Amino acid sequence: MLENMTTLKNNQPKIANQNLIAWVQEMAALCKPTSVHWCDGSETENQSLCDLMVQSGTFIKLNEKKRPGSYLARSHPSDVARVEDRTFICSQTAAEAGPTNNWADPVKMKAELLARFKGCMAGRTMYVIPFAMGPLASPICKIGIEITDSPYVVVNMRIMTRMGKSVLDKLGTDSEFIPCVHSVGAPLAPGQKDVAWPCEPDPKKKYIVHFPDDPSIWSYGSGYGGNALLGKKCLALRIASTVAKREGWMAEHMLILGVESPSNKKYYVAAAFPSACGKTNLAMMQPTLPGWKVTTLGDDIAWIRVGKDGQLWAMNPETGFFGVAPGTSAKSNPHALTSCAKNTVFTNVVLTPDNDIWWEDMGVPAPATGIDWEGNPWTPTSGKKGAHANSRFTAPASQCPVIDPAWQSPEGVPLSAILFGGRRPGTIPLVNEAFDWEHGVFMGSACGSETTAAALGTAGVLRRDPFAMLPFCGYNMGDYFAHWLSFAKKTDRSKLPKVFFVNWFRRSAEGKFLWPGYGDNSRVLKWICERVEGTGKAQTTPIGHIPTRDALDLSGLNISGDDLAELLKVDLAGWQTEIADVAANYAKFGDKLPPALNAQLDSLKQRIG
Ligand code: SAT
Ligand code: MN
Repeated sequence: MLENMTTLKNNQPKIANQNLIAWVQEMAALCKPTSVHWCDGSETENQSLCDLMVQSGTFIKLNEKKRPGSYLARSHPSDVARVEDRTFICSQTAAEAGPTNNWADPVKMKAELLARFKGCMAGRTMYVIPFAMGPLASPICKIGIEITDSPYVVVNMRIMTRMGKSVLDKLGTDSEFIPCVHSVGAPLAPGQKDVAWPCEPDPKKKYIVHFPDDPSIWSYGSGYGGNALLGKKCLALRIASTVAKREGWMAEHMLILGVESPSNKKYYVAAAFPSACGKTNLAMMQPTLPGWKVTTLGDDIAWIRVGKDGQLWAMNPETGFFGVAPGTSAKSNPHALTSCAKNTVFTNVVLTPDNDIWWEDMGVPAPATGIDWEGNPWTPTSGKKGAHANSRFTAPASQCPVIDPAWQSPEGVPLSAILFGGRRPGTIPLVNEAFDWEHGVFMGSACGSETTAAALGTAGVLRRDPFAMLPFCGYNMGDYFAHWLSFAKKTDRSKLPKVFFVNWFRRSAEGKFLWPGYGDNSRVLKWICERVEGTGKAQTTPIGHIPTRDALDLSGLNISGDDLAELLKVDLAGWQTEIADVAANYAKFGDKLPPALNAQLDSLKQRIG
């Protein structure tokens, strides 16, 4: 493999930023790579890295006619999702990281990391990736430099971020950057043959570490998704949340969409759901309601700040989608399928005999035979899934057929509504509007969801996931709640978006989903827009404003009166359990819990009786 690297060797461009040069030299001295490659983000560079990975076995080139410019990668079976128990926040004190994060002493952790990183890139190329989160002209754009020994990371970062020469130019002589160090943790001895997916298989030797005070990020041992594409969860959420707190804005685990009514009125909505709960599907939804249009601005992360007009403006710092593959179909998300029709990296899905890809619930027949995500022969009757539950596509946002014209606007878009949600089989109604901002913040803080395959661990158990930020908030979540509350003072309340809690996943006693979801969620979006306009009909209940039975546009939908009643029901017994569970979660935060949220919980208790 190294023989093929000659064209890439030590190609340092003219760099004006001395801090950057010094840091890269320091990292090269520590990690001891064979060569250093500065990424320019060009098409030529991308192609040579893809070719290199085809030769090394990391990539399989897919059928150029069916899936132009696309590749399949299969990870090591131990390296398939985020590793939350190996994710650390190394603030000065444990109190700053708070009860929901793994804290580690920054000095001790740095020493531990230096030992791990010493010589860790032996036999490999060290890639230097200049990247920006947010449009380069945005007032809150952040520049990172990721150093990695994984060409897979380079190719994915090129899809997910603005990457290469333009970023170096913006950095100039003395702009700041966030150093992000990544290694798969698999040095090669002289003559040692490489494997298709190098990583550190021992979970205890993986590290995803954040130093919010530097700020800097160090990631070791994993090549997968949020563990390795450091612009995403590490920078744009964990580190950005701490920067945002300081600078007075918010970094959130939210999709951003535009919704346009038949009378051409446009609204922008941001929505927070935990990983693998349908953010990508909602962001690209094809409304079943005639005349309504949804456009996509982002499917995972929103950076939100108070605009000059006092409204909250949201911007997507990414440029691609790292979407969950299984379940993505013409029914659930046709626009995601189009987005990944070309120039896409697929990870851990099935390879078909004609060199295309397939996954469970793709809505097309399974191939009679194929190769599963572990590289083994597979048939639909193998008795196991062919694609991993957390298999992914990395696709350019620009390929989304309903990408919003403003998706790269440096200012972002003004929000009319914020939604919170999760997977909840019971208790939580289809949609519920907060009484005011504080009640909305309470709703966000009380989010819970069944766990999914996006993180290693058991899927399907209810966990509290405030604001869908449990794995992503880089500081004490009690302070984070206070930060959210503070927006009522940062601007005129009437300019703040309305807040809603939604739940597409409520089930009947027999376990069947009560709501069809997907494109039919446009019916809920329509009611939300009507509430923004002040026209939507609602009943005031102890938990919030819920649509009256006739308020939702159900035209053309076959739903029984009983199911609708169940979807909009306030289940008092269920809410008592819910309140007790939220109270238990609140107790973790001790005196960091803002009194306003305790007050919200108390009044809810009283209203429920
Ligand atoms: O963190 S990942 O980017 O791997 C996916 C997710 O959990 O949302
Ligand atoms: Mn996510």
